[in-house]
Amino acid sequence: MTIILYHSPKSSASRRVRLCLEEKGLSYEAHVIDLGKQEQHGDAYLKINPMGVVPTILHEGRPLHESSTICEYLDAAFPEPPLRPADPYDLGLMRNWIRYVDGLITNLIRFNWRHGLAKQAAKMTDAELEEMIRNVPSAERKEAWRRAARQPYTEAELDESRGNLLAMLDRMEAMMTNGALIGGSYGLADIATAPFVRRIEEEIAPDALSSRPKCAEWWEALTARPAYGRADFGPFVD
Ligand SMILES: N[C@@H](CCC(=O)N[C@@H](CS)C(=O)NCC(=O)O)C(=O)O
Repeated sequence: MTIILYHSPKSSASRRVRLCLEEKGLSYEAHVIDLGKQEQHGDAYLKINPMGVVPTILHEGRPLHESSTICEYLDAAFPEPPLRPADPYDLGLMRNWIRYVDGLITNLIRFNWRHGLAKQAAKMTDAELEEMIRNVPSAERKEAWRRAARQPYTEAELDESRGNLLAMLDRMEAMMTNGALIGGSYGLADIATAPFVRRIEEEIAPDALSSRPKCAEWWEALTARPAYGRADFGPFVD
């Protein structure tokens, strides 16, 4: 049965799921959720994604949210080609890595929202902003919207986030085995990390890969994959 993907073209979590779908060779029907119009906070969408974020998939009529969960689900439901390590210990390492990467999302938000959502939110009246925040399920996201609308992140905060993302690259450089992050073969850990590295090399720290040769080689190989081209990691900044 058809897989339906609700996503946003530039969203890192959506890019992760698109890359996974493409690696699996799965066809899917894509529907764009317009984050600028707060479609992710609409009543209909909240029914399939209680966190009010993209992406979400519908498969066999059943909704699933959280990009890491979606990718594991796809790998379990469609086993070929396998994207998770067969070794249970490596599987644990993969999950811990993805959890760590997911925890870095706030650092990307500080950079990403400046380009579109913050400008949009800044135009809202206080009443409109309050109304919109009322529908945002997570306290952390409410705060991110408030900051985006009224109190742009400072250079010091951006530097702090850049540092956290560079620390991720340092960890990658140390753990890389056979050109892959976990267990020596390409899989969901690499897929989860790719959208972050795309934003780092595009804008956040464009020179970062040149001093991290294993990461640079990994990125070159990853971006040469046909699935990467199909997943559309086009420029974030217009
Ligand atoms: N942990 C979630 C994060 C999803 C997420 O943060 N999505 C962002 C785009 S990358 C979003 O929908 N932002 C809009 C908002 O927070 O209102 C996942 O991996 O699916």
